[in-house]
Amino acid sequence: MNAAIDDATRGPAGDDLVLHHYGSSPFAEKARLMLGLKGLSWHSVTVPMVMPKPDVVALTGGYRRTPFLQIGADVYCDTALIVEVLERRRPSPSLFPAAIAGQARALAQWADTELFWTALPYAMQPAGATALFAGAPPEMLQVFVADRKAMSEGMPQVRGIDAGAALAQYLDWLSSMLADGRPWLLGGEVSIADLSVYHPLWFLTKTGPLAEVLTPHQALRAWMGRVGAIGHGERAGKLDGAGAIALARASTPRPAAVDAGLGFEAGEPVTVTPYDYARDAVAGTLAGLTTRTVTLARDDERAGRVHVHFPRIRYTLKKAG
Ligand SMILES: N[C@@H](CCC(=O)N[C@@H](CS)C(=O)NCC(=O)O)C(=O)O
Repeated sequence: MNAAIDDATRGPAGDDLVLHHYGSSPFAEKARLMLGLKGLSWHSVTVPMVMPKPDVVALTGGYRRTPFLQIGADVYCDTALIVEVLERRRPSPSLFPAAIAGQARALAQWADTELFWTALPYAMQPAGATALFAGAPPEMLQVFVADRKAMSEGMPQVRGIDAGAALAQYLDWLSSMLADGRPWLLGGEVSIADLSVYHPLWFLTKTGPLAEVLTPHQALRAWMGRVGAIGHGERAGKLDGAGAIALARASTPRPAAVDAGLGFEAGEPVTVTPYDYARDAVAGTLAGLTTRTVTLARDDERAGRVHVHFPRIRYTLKKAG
């Protein structure tokens, strides 16, 4: 067993789930809850909150956002894709119950974009930032702010006061969904919408006095208790970045295929870039393409051949050069 794998009992095998994340990341909390809902066991790699992230980049080719999921030499970026991978691995309980699947996807996308990018500037106002970084070395907050400023260059800069005004309305909207006493946002069944709406609100709970914005919303807070109680599944062990890279190197990526009629050929050099922020292009050769996902093959000096997978929504796919 590789020495870098610090799980004394069992390091991950090529088919095991390895989540790369950090504790305070809202999107990582969404992913941990997905694993929890499905009762899955997973290995944990803690990644840095800010750049540089050399071990992350060795696996992803430059995608720096958190979290991502590794299965051997396959790397799945974005929680919108991770949920599909987990759904395939353990279909039941589903995060997309048939009767509400479309609504659940649409509400989840709103929460992962608009709600998240409203909660964040609200939370990062001085009182919130002080609470979020309490106990951290004083320079950490400055490093974090500089990193996120560079990462979100080109995005609209929402002021705290405007974010607060929007957030108050969004919390009203969400509360009204629960007003008939239903346990979950879309009715009697939990769905991806619950997890996506939860993670920005979970982040707000860590903002000291600013968390009071949630106080009037009793039904929403009770719902948050139900979502939080889903838990994180079973953490089978911990790995460090070097151990995760060694696992990729020892594994073979799963076969992928390029569907006809989508404008691209297997094997051609391409880049994939998020639309909105952290717009670092990942370069590779096209290994897989469907209307829903895109897969790049990359040869990394440390990780060997890896397949890096992205959702097709909110990512630009371009022929290289
Ligand atoms: N659409 C992505 C968004 C992920 C995201 O924005 N994550 C934040 C952390 S919650 C991030 O990457 N921050 C920068 C970083 O961790 O380096 C997803 O669903 O996974």
